Amino acid sequence: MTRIGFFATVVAGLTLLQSVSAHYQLTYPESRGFSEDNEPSAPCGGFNTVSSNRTQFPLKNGFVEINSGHTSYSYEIKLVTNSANPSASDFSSASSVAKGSRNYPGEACLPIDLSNVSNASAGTNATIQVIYDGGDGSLYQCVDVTLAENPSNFDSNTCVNADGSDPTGSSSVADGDNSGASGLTVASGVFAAAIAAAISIAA
Ligand SMILES: *[C@@H]1O[C@H](CO)[C@@H](O)[C@H](O)[C@H]1NC(C)=O
Ligand SMILES: *[C@@H]1O[C@H](CO)[C@@H](O)[C@H](O)[C@H]1NC(C)=O
Ligand SMILES: *[C@@H]1O[C@H](CO)[C@@H](O)[C@H](O)[C@H]1NC(C)=O
Ligand SMILES: *[C@@H]1O[C@H](CO)[C@@H](O)[C@H](O)[C@H]1NC(C)=O
Ligand SMILES: [Cu+2]
Repeated sequence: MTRIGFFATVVAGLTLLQSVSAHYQLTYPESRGFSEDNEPSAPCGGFNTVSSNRTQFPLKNGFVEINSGHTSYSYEIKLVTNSANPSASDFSSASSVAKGSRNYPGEACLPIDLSNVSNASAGTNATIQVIYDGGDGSLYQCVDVTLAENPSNFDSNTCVNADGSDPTGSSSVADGDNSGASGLTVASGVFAAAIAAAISIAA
């Protein structure tokens, strides 16, 4: 391998490491906002003002889609229904509507079924709080919604799991611990092998 090839490999590796440090992003529905540095700030990752335009969110078979930088994490999802612009204490006293954990990085569909949640009915304004822990502390994202029976503009096609598991097969609270080889683990292995090869050639 040439010296340039070696450095290209190192740069590719550093890019990969950086993506691993990226915590997680809520990719659907649109969150209040994302700032990696502020994501540890409760209740909404540094975004304390309610969105002026809310997403229509289904009472049944809802979900949020996230993109996880951590390979393994747990999560909890809370719903605040009793405030137009909820405060930190509204979030801390809100009830949990979904919980689970995953053992693969990348896209994950976290199901939320509000069918039996008190105060959740069509036309209710609410805020969904996603609390995620990938091992470096709790990380927060929020989505402001209006609950609806069956909103036509809610895009169910965005519900996918990077490990290929069927998102509709997982239930809301006892959500699956999925195991198996992850893409990132494989990529890290390839990267380690490439670095090892580059070093042995350069030496
Ligand atoms: C709200 O409106 C702004 C401005 O049109 C847009 O950029 C943003 O994506 C919208 N947010 C949601 C949650 O629809
Ligand atoms: C829900 O929120 C929207 C936009 O934030 C607002 O216009 C509407 O009046 C609210 N509805 C209720 C029932 O409070
Ligand atoms: C339901 O709404 C009432 C009235 O706003 C509020 O006092 C109560 O705390 C809410 N319950 C839940 C579980 O959010
Ligand atoms: C809601 O309650 C009904 C009746 O108790 C039950 O059959 C159903 O499974 C519950 N749905 C969820 C999502 O918990
Ligand atoms: Cu992190």
